[in-house]
Amino acid sequence: MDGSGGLGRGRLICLSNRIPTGAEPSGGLVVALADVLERSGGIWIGAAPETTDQPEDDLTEIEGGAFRRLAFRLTAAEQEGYYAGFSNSVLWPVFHDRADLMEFRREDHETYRAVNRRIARIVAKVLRREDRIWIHDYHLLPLAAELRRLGVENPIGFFLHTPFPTALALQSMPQGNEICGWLMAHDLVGLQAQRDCVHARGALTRLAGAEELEEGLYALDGRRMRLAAFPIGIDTADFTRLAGQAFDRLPPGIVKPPRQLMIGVDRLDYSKGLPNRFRAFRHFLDLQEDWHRRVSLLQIAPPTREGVKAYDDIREELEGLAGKVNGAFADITWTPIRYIHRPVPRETLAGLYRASHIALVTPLMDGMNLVAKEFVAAQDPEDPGVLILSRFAGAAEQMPEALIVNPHDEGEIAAQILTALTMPRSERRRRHAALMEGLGAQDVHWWSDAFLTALTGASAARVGR
Ligand code: GDG
Repeated sequence: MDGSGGLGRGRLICLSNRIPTGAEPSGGLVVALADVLERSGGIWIGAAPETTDQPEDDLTEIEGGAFRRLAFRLTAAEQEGYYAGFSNSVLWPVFHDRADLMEFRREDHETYRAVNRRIARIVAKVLRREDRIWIHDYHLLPLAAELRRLGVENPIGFFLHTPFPTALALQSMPQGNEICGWLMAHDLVGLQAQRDCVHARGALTRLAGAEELEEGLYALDGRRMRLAAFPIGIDTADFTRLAGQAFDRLPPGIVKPPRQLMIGVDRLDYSKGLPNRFRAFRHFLDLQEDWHRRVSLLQIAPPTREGVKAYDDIREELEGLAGKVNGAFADITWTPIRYIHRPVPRETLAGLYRASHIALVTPLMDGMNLVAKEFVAAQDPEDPGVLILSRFAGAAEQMPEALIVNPHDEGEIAAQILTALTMPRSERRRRHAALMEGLGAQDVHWWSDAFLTALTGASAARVGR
């Protein structure tokens, strides 16, 4: 890798549902792409946080920051149908193997298509011939197909942050196979993990009848598309530095030795496996009376997608469970579960990871899971904590030195909590060093470089350059 991100002559045009605003904590993705965007004079285009009364096809410049940011605005009805509706009540549950939570409404599907058509029109207006386009995530799946319809022949890449469903799961949503056609409009499709590539192969060949010309190169209706795994990373070096500083600034008394701290950090989402995590901890406490008062779970679960029913339900379920566990076990000096339903500043989070002896990362399904990576990067290499990681997180493919668990098996999680609590320091150091090697080599800069280099290669092959 030459570190140039396969920098061609053109600008990089990044598209995501939400435009990154200065107010948000600096995420790894934005940091990784900021560099290429800045050097190529590129632009990030996304939806403004506030809605508008009348549909408008203008882009508003967002001032400040190292690279250009242009926002389009959606009406409240568009936001409801495209974002809360089709994106988060159909695509998200289906892609996370929860078709039972799908709420399909034909109008939402139409709004989703129409919004993507509108974004395509808006984007086409600012495009130059040499630009490369990088589209992010499931909100914008049909965007490339709409751009192609407008005659755009620029290189277009797509990265899916969620898992890719099996052909079978895809068929649980009406018109599920149209997604294959949308994928084919790109030069390059990046997925998180090998398992996702296997699922995509099944869907593309069996549902859509695409031909696989060589591994990961698909052909359908005169178009060719390359598909591969690009597991997203974090800004490892930066996170390690942040955790070291933040740990020193934590308020005193967060961890009182010999009490051990387990941490969980997840958007409050049904895919993150929070109820099974709480039940597994209760199971552990049932079995291990010796550990009462010596271990507690700090769960940070900021709200997301409020107003979508499945999210209101999971919140209620979790609050009930936390209350029950604490009711059954707490005493005047010990609360087994501290549950925080608010966002915590990034620095504090980094410090808390470092103060924790165990991270419980137990999603039922997850594209990658960056919390697993952040926890490892935050540890003191001399005395590191232990990561308990679900086999259904994309991260499990890259992190075999974690304690890998089946999140549905509460007995197994309980047993691994005990293993982690009693793991000798030499073994913790060995596992941590191996995990850090991977996190150093495949950080978020590696990821964006690898994707953009592959995009340049894939589009050059298409136009025969
Ligand atoms: C999607 C995919 C994929 C969480 N709570 C707070 C907070 N966070 C930060 C974490 C981490 C990020 O949010 C969450 O990232 P994850 O990867 O764990 O999960 P999703 O949000 O579901 O992300 C996922 C990811 O996209 C990237 O491709 O890995 O599979 O679902 O960085 O630290 N940050 C702050 N306060 C909080 O309370 N500041």
